[in-house]
Amino acid sequence: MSIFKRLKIAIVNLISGKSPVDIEELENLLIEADFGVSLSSELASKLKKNTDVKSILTSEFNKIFNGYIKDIDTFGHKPFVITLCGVNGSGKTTTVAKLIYKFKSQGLSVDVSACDTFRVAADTQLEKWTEKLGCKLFKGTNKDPASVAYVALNETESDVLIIDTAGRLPTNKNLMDELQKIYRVVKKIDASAPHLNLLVLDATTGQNAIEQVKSFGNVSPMDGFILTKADVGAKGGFIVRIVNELHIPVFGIGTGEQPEDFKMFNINEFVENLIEE
Ligand SMILES: Nc1nc2c(ncn2[C@@H]2O[C@H](COP(=O)(O)OP(=O)(O)OP(=O)(O)O)[C@@H](O)[C@H]2O)c(=O)[nH]1
Ligand SMILES: [Mg+2]
Repeated sequence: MSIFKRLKIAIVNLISGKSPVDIEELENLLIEADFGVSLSSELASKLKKNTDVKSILTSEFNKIFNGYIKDIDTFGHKPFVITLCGVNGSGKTTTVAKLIYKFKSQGLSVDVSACDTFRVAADTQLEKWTEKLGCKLFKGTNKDPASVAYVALNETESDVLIIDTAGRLPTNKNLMDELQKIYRVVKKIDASAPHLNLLVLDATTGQNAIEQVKSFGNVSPMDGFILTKADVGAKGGFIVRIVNELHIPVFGIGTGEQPEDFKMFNINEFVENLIEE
């Protein structure tokens, strides 16, 4: 049985008073669901004193997320430059499609820079989305990714430029240096860019997410993160932990593989998901 399923059962039991709930067990389940040790013990001790679990969790999360749930806005910059980074397969390219869709539905024009230049499949994947959603793609198979970003930012006439990067592990120094170069080159053209540097995190990642935020943040400060695969992610407690410990905002969650499957993080829904039977 999944951690979340067990967590739900424990919480439902606590709410209904059906069976005595072991608070220590609840705390362990929260830890296993990636809420982190200190937050789990804090939440469990609050839950011990009060049986209205839903309102306790909602009010605790409201405190933690206060000011840290953000919508993506271009704040009047043109071009508004967004960089997406993250580990392999976290959902960056799919998120590009979601952001194009979002901006286009606000009447903004969007260009994309394909900075995953070493995999032919990466270009094909982005091409599919940019053609479908009607925007220009700057690409350069086998070229230095930073040079593709440079040309894209120099030439774009659109309201928004989204820079998709290749998946990489923070432990790979060469690939992290390559990412650093993309930021450096972008800054040469516009010192204020990227205006939004986002880490794309897979909901099934678990505790490692904290390390990812720190490591990618060392290359260029993270303005926030996007959680993908919230529709399949069994875990997700780490979102609370990231915001609580690292104080960076969540700029949206991916709920499927299509461009429209993107929305703002919602505390009530998150709590509902935790406690529903
Ligand atoms: N169910 C679901 N699947 C998703 C979501 N986001 C991405 N995916 C799927 O996850 C897989 C990887 O997504 P990509 O967007 O290619 O990930 P990436 O980070 O660009 O991958 P690399 O460029 O290889 O590092 C694809 O099969 C996507 O369709 C989501 O929110 N929900
Ligand atoms: Mg990709």
